[in-house]
Amino acid sequence: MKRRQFMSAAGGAALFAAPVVHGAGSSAAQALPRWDRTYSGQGASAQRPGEPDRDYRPVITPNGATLPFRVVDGVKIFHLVCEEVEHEFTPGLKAYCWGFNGRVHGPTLEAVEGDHVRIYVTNRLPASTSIHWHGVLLPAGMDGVGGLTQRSIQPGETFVYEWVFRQHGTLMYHSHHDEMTQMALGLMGMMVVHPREPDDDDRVDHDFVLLLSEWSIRPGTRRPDPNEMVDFNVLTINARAWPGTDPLVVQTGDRVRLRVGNLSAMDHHPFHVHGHWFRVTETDGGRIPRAGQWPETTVLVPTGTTRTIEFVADNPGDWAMHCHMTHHVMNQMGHDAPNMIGVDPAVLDGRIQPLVPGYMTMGHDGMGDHGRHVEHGMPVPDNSVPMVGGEGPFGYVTMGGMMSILKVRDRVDGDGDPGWYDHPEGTVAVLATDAQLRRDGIDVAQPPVRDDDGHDHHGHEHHHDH
Ligand SMILES: [Cu+2]
Repeated sequence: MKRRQFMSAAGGAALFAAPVVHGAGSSAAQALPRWDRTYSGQGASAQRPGEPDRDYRPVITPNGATLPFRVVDGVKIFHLVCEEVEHEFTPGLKAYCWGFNGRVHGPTLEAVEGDHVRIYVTNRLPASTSIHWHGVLLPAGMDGVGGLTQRSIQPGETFVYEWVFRQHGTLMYHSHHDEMTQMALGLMGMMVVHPREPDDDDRVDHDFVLLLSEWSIRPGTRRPDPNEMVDFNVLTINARAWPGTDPLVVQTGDRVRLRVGNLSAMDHHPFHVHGHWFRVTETDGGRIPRAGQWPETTVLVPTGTTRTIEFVADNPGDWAMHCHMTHHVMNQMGHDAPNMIGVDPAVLDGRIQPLVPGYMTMGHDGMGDHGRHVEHGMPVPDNSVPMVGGEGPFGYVTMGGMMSILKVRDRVDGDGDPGWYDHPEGTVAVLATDAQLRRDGIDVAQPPVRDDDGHDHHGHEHHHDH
């Protein structure tokens, strides 16, 4: 092993072995185990700048963008501009947020292991800021923690950050100055570093980037509330809430990678994909060795982490993919509504309508119809969206928020939304016919396993051993 590689390896492992390094000096560094999987040997020596389509297949950020770069003397130059942006979360809901380069969230920063990068950050916000590169192994002074590793970037100033990527993986960037305010307003983005020499087994056909975040936007207001701690009412993927999220369109048999990051203020998101099993292949701490990649249908993405999942899209259809926290697949309005489940609306309407003309009790059957009521003219505050929902191929889809759709098709033509799935005959759940019920011995009045008296409703005695 060359000396330079030794030094680089020691740098990569120092996080885990700091006491050894401090106690025994440089000779101990040579004994450090090289088990940091993100590190593959180039160390801090720059390589030829990686080029899209030659060195990597570019990622796709649905509803987002990738930050362009130029190369100057072998260095990749990026420029991020922090600024206020009027952002649309879903049709009908806009707010003044803080983002980068006219976008919320910022564009995805994409590079290759061994790339020498130089990132200019211009602050066009009314407040000072500082940008942290989450998960990047870099010199401490480039870490972007306001006051700790640099002075904050004042309004109007441009700072420059610079390092060589000695890792690959799925990383993030975000404000690290007055985080509570600045991240609540959206100042964050994703960062993908491709391996310099990818393993053929790890190649995919589609490489998607999804950043989960949460917002508090009171109906009728136009500014996310950074002081919220509990009641986040706009839950987003790439800063869009369903039905505002673009579908992910892939072809049957394609290998798909989803790089899911979470920079929510206060919540972790169990991210669920329907119709498929996937393997968890990466965290923001690096690639998981193949033997350790476990199968899942839901992956918990704690805040401040990334989780990368991979699967073969072998099941055609329209598949929901969403956070499994039920309040995170809702939109604004009604998290603080009174519990009306089971209330007889006729009685209540009759008593209240003389006092409030046009009053209509909501929520006695749950919230499934709320969105449709709004779309059909029920008044709501200006700049607000129904609590749930959007129109689907079979009626109203009673979800919102942190939800998107994976569209798997046998043939994909072009880049656009292919529309709703055309199900093969006989593969859609339908109303049961009387003939089916009779054939299979189903008596809807007498369901099985419904006893609390030791008898089922077919009159047979249960045999309990006591
Ligand atoms: Cu969630």
